[in-house]
Amino acid sequence: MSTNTHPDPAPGPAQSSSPSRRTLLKLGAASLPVSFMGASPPLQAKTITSPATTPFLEPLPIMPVLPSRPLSDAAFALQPPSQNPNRAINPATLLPFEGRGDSHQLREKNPPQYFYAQRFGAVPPVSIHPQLSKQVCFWGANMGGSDLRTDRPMTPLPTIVSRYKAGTNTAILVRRFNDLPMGIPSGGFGKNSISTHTHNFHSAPDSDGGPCDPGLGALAEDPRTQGRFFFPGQYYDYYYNMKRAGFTNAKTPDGDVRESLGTMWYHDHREAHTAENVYKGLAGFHLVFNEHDTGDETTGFRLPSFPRYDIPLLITDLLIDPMTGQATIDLLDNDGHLGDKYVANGKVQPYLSVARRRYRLRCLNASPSRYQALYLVNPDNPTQVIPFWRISNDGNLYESPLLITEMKLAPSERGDLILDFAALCAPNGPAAGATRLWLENRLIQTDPRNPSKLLAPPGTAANAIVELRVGATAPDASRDPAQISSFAPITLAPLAKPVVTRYFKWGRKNGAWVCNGQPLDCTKIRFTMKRGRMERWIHETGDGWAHPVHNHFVEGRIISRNGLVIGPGSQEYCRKDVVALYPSDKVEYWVNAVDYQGVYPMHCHNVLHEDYGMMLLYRVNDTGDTNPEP
Ligand SMILES: [Cu+2]
Repeated sequence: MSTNTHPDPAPGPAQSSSPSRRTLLKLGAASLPVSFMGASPPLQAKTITSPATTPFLEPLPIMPVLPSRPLSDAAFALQPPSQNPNRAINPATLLPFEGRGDSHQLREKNPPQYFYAQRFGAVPPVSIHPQLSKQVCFWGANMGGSDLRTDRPMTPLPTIVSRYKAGTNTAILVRRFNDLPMGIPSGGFGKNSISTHTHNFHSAPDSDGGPCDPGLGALAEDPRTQGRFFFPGQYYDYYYNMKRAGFTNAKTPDGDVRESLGTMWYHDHREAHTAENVYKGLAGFHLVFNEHDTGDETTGFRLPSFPRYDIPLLITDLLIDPMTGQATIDLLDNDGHLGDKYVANGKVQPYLSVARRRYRLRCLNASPSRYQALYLVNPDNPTQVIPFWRISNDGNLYESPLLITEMKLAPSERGDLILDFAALCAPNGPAAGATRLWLENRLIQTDPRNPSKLLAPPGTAANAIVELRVGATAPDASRDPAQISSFAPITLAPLAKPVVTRYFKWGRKNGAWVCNGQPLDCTKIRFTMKRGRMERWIHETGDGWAHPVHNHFVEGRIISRNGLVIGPGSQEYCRKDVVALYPSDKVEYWVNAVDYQGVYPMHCHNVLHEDYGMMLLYRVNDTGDTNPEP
């Protein structure tokens, strides 16, 4: 393995021994040679190559949907969920039962109706490809059962499905137990105190799964005082009210339908250790349906039915150490991490058998540092240019479907596609004659700091993420995206004029990644948004690196990119929770926060950059400030 296994200088109770890069960063040691830190030098991950594998040997796994449970279930019976955190001391661990430090904000308006549990633990040795060793380094979560031997942790994590329903309380609560192993983590990477972020759900800070909170003694990694992480032996109740943003407006108690979210994902967000924990497997989908995007192709917008024809696709890239056969990551390389094996839903380059009809494919770039330019390619005739429909960007539907030939996804970005295999492969279709199609990332990237501007030729097997094998015709009640002229009432709201302008320069200083010259400080709130007041944020970065900037809690709108107005027809003309900055980009983004108050992070989603300081905390309240360069 290529990671530093030097024990934590001052391990707290219930800590794993993975190095605390928070400490290294504080000491300014991130840029020191490894030998100065008493560890054996890591392998040069950039110079190793994973063992060769034959693509498309196994089917694409589909993650199971997490079941809800009655409150009489063993997960809840002895410690019923409560609005205030359960900080009573568990005599078995001498720690508070619950890791949460904050009361669930506004829970009294919509008490939780559906209860879910999941237990995080080590994934039993698992095959990701028949020609590779079984992987022993992964962590995951189970389906909520109390016995990990019969209900085993898996990665990707089970899919969570919840619903908005106007006039009805559909609030949910997810109790997450930490049953992760103690001691030196498998493979030498992974931090076993965790925080689970539901990527851009409209959550209060108590359930956002943020990396740290200045009000909670975040600098002490002590489970007796820490209120954002949960440690082995603890649980954490995450509450999601299933109301769209705007629900505190008396006129819209269900929120604003235009704020409907769809394709979300949840992943670990442990401060200074997010990269290793997500690489270790702590990521999965959280899908939200509503009265219009129903999950049933006979109702509402009539998008392909979930789960049979609506496929979540979690795409990442792994590097396999040929000496050990295990996934490896060099955590001391703060440029980022590039794998050379595409992994879709936990398998290296699988295939998916599809019928000749429409499918919804929810693509998520869950890679640490790799950017994507996704194409649909007929490997048996790669000169064919194959258009396909894109209906969403991040968690948000477009105003209407867009016909595209390339979808760019930076780390953490999402895009839902509608692929009509009957039309594509018809005798007069753009992929006429195709019996298989590849979803291919053609973007060339050899530097973990940023992708090149070059595309690989279509039909390169190593760049295929999944092979779609087109079979027989099947009934299809879904609607042709060409016939969908609008996703109204889910539309873009008129933009209020921004009152505050702030500048964010994402760059590098003294070996750390910084915003406006400063790395993350968990004791410092860098600016305050006033609820209900539109802000203009100018994101900039230098040449030589790219940063997908993600702010928690609220989506904004990209107004312009390098001076060019983003308008109808652009794949970025949408609400967004990630602003992908490519080298030397300057992007104007407008954003407005409503409902909850408290502290949230904004950070780069190249997770190595994030772990090495490229994050800041901001507050939302009713006062706000106008600090132009926080
Ligand atoms: Cu970055």
